[in-house]
Amino acid sequence: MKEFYIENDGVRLHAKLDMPETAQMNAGKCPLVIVIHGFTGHMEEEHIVAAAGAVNAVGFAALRVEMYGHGGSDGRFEDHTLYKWVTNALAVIDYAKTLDFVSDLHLCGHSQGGLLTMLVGGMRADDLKALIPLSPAWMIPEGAREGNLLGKSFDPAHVPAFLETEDGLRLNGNYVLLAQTIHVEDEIRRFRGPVLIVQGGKDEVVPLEYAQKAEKLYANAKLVVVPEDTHCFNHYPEIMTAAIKEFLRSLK
Ligand code: FER
Repeated sequence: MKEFYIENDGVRLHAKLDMPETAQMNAGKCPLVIVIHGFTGHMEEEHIVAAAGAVNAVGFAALRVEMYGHGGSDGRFEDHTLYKWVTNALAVIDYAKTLDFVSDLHLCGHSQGGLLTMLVGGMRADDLKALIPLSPAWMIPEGAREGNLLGKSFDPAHVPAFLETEDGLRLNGNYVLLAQTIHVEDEIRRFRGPVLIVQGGKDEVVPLEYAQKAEKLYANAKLVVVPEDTHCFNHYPEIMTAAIKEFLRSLK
């Protein structure tokens, strides 16, 4: 494992690169999957480590990176926005493209990181061969436009300076204003390659309908529903990881 920072306009993004034990080397190269956590998440969460482990198990390299305001990366949580995360992810892709060993590049993210995967997948369709959105939080932009996020109601035409929850989460109103401008369908349509979506049938955070809608809208997507699992795959992580392994093997 190699631990380091990737620079993005002076912001340091904390990263860990895990190479597979037996790399699927082809003329000295192997595929790489970038793996990104969700809102309030980080790269050591069990489901993120499990997803990266599945990537390594099929001979691909896994690059876990923490986005602005999360984990060991720069920035305060309350100042993060989806635009900052998109800019971060674009910088991570630029970095990954400089690595000599990388053949194909793939992007995987959980929840807000899954939403990010769908957005950046559309923008960087030429650089990314496949996408793996896990429990993608597509409802965030819609919640921002409707005035309902983090279980809080607000006037979407007059967004407050901060959203604050009972459990002490504090988020800048700019997060909401920027999320209101995001239209996920546009980026879904721009990505024509293979997509694997995995979500628990009992996800308590993201309604399953969004994953079903995404599967239909993508040109080439497969949705694996883990019927008895929740948002972070706490109960049947092996079903989520088996789906990732089967999907990545099928890309060869
Ligand atoms: C919300 C529900 C879920 C929200 C964010 C999330 C900002 C993100 C969840 C995750 O990434 O796990 O209302 O508002």
